[in-house]
Amino acid sequence: MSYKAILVNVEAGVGCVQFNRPEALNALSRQLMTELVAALREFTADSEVRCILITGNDKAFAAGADIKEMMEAGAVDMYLGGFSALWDAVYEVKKPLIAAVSGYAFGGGCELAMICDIIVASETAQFGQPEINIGGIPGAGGTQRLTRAVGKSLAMDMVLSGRRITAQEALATGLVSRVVPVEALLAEAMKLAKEIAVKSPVALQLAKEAILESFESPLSAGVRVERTLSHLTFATDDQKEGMRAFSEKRKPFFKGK
Ligand code: CO8
Repeated sequence: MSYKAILVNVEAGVGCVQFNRPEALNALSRQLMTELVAALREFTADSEVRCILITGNDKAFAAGADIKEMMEAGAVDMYLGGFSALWDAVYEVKKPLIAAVSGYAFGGGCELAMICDIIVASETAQFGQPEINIGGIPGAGGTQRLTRAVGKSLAMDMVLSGRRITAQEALATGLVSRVVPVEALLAEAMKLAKEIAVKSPVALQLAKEAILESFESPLSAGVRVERTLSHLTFATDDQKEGMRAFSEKRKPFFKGK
């Protein structure tokens, strides 16, 4: 499939999507989100792709949903229009998703990064939910995921005042997992993605599922889900290969079965 609002490529088991609307600071238009979801579905179907990297450019990961596109929309247009389903579709991706964020990650941009499993930020990254400045509130999970990531007080501060936080603040609060110099962002995020891509794909998906369960369930139920998924790895060839390789002092080769 050919894309206009994103650039797509696959390298060493990593499917990469780069937003390509620099003139609008990568505002997440309906077309961009539709293309993103299509690319993610292609990566899902491609067994060569074991980890997915989503990025923008140095200036902007994404400055939000496209305000100009939404400004005349009514509530019913938003409710029935299917835009929210595109965000849900990103959350439904079972392969690991890494967001490599430089520059602005605002509104829907911050929300999209938070849907990803890991956020790697450059020193210039800024995160914010500035919808309050335009008379709105987050609508793609921001009030929920930001609160879970950084806690109530900072989430309230950001959502109610429109305050932006820096990459270092995002690191200190656990919103991102690493901060690297801007010129190293893609290389570092790719290095992490490639490290993940050589693991057992089935174990990766089970681990992701178990961690995401922690946001949905009380502790005891989450631990039960984890136990079931952990036991399930014992049914895979990859787990046998991993344990054998350890005892034979060699590197494992995982086939995804
Ligand atoms: N939508 C559309 N266009 C945008 C957006 C956006 N979110 N952000 C920037 N642009 C455009 C600007 O209009 C401008 O275009 P033009 O040159 O044609 O005027 C171009 O990008 C460059 O922007 P600026 O000149 O403003 O660049 P600055 O460096 O001066 O400022 C900022 C950068 C601070 C990021 C500024 O552009 C800004 O405040 N942008 C809007 C940020 C924002 O409010 N984001 C939240 C949007 S709402 C949202 O995301 C809700 C998601 C909920 C989805 C619900 C359905 C699931």
